[in-house]
Amino acid sequence: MSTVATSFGIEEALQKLGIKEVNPGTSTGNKWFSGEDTIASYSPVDGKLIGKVTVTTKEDYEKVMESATAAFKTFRTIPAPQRGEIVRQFGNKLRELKEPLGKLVSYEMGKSLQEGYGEVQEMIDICDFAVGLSRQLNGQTIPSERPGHVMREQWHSLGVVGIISAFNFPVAVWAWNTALAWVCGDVCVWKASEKAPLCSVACQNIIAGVLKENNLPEGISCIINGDYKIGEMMTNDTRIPLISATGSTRMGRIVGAKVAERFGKSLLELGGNNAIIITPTADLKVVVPGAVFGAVGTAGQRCTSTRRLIIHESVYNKVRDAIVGAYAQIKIGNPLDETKHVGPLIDKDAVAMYLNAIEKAKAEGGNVLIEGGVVKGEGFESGCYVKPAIIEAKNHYEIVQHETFAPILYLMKYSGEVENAIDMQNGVAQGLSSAIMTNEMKEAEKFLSYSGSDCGIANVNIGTSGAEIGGAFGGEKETGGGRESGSDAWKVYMRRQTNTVNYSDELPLAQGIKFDL
Ligand code: UN1
Repeated sequence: MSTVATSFGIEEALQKLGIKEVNPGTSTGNKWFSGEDTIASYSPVDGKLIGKVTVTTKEDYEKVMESATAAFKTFRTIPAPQRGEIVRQFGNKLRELKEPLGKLVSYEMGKSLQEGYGEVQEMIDICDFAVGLSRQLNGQTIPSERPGHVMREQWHSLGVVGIISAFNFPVAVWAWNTALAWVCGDVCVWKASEKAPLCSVACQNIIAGVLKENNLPEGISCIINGDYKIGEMMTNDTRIPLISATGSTRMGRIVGAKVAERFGKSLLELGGNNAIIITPTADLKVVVPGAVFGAVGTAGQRCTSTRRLIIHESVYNKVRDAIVGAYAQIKIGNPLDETKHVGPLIDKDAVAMYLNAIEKAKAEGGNVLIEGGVVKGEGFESGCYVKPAIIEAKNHYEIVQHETFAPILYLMKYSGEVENAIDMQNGVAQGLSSAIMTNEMKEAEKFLSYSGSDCGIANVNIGTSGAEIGGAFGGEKETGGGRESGSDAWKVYMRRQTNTVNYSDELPLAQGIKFDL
């Protein structure tokens, strides 16, 4: 164990979460399967090996799928509020384990400890949400056009839900999916990111205990581990009616096409290119923390991270100086140290992409206001720490149109009316999150109207990241169109059925059709 791990209590956290040096990466609940190949999980915090996870073999994948399909048949017969009770117990276990799990998230993924805890809090919150939902999976009755007939719409459990998650929210995104899927009567197979596999082992240990205490069968919660080939087994598998995938647009394009080819459903939550519009009446007290947290929080590795500031020319210099000034206060360092704001990027590949993006922005004519670069020296040996950069750029630059998962913020000007800023905000291929800072009611309403932001999330006087679980989360265009978490996102985890019942003694046909025999 490294000094960092020892001094920040990681060792103890790993022990509480049941993480060993080598962990089986395949599980159907309380049964675990080991393959020969392993994925080594190195911490971007200090570059040290945290532990290994075995890769799922084809044979073990089959065992998982057999177990999951069998479990579904039992699980769907359990009344939804009782399934909610399982989720309630899971949420309580997460409350008990918030500290160690938050620490593991921070150490394995590199986000600040506060954000690690915040991520576990999102899991707890979605459990609470799902428990309430377990008594509200309501259908509806619909008036029939025929006498003596009634129409209904009801929601049935769907089956095995395949979850593919990204490294940046290594536990919360799984929980958004599973908590809802379980109350809906589905069972889940989760392929975690190979960049944060230990988080999947920890979560599986937690839920496995709850399932055992409730005498539930194997297969309700399964994990598999490995690279994209393991994901492909799921996307091609007709036994999985729904694939929920979070990650890059590149990945989503492949997954979406494969799943559609076999008429499966997919829920895609892909890249964002999120902007904040800063209008003349914007309050700097709100703008600065909103923009800075949005851009540098999670080291710019949220799909909701703020990538672009679209600032009215009349306030441009003032806003620019305030943001640049705030960047001078940012402390980069070990994310487990609560005085630090920005931790490392996930790995050296991410560092290379960050450096490359800065070079591209410069080559396209960008004016660097805060020079980025790799942080070197004591405490930064992992080579994954980078400085948040600010570049004045134009919206049409190829690199600005592209999502770079790193703390690079592009500043650009708009002139005239808010519509011009909205056009710029919408002028990218992605459509996840967006925000406007204004005290003008008309500007705010225009931004939220049908001709306003084209994103799945549109905020007024808050930043682009940090959405609450109660709303549907996801976005349009290349973000993939999926919605998960709150509102009525649960419907994607169920199948809709329309029923018409005739309680008359006649058989009138719909549309007034006569068919006399
Ligand atoms: C993600 O980056 O994939 O809104 C999810 C947010 C978080 C979730 C981000 N609640 O920033």
